[in-house]
Amino acid sequence: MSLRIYFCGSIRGGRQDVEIYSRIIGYLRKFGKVLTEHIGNPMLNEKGEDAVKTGDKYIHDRDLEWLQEADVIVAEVTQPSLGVGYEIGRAMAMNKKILCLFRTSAKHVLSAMIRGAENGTNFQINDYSEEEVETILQQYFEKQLQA
Ligand code: 6K6
Repeated sequence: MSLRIYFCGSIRGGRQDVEIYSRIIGYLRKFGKVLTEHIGNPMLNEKGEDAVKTGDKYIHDRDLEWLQEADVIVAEVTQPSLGVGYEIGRAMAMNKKILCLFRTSAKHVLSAMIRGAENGTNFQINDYSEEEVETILQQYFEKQLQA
């Protein structure tokens, strides 16, 4: 059975990194089913037009169901986002395997509550530059598939 992967990336926190989310989602498809492909969709903007149709409660509850179903969480955490931080906290409470990706070239400094949560087992943070991301994912998922 293929892995179910929950990808997290900023939406209302700002869509500056949507192109890189889309590339990461493309790489993730090689390793399993990505439950949250819409995060890489450039048509999904931070204004929340989609949310008006379905409602925030619907989005929240559906995303938590997907999070519960997921085998692995991959979060691009460079652009700060309340929603991504919340998803990571909820996923930790569910004891999920979590990989956070942070671009060191960006002007942001990663929150201590994310950086400080790294535990050497199921919660891992990888600082990366864009050229490295495919190799990082390859190595991470090879390990997961062996485990
Ligand atoms: C579109 C634009 C604004 O809101 C929407 C509606 N869509 C959402 N659809 C699915 N997941 C969402 C939506 N809004 C937030 N999320 C979840 O929170 C995603 O799984 C993201 O990883 C995370 C982004 O949180 P914010 O705080 O940056 O929006």
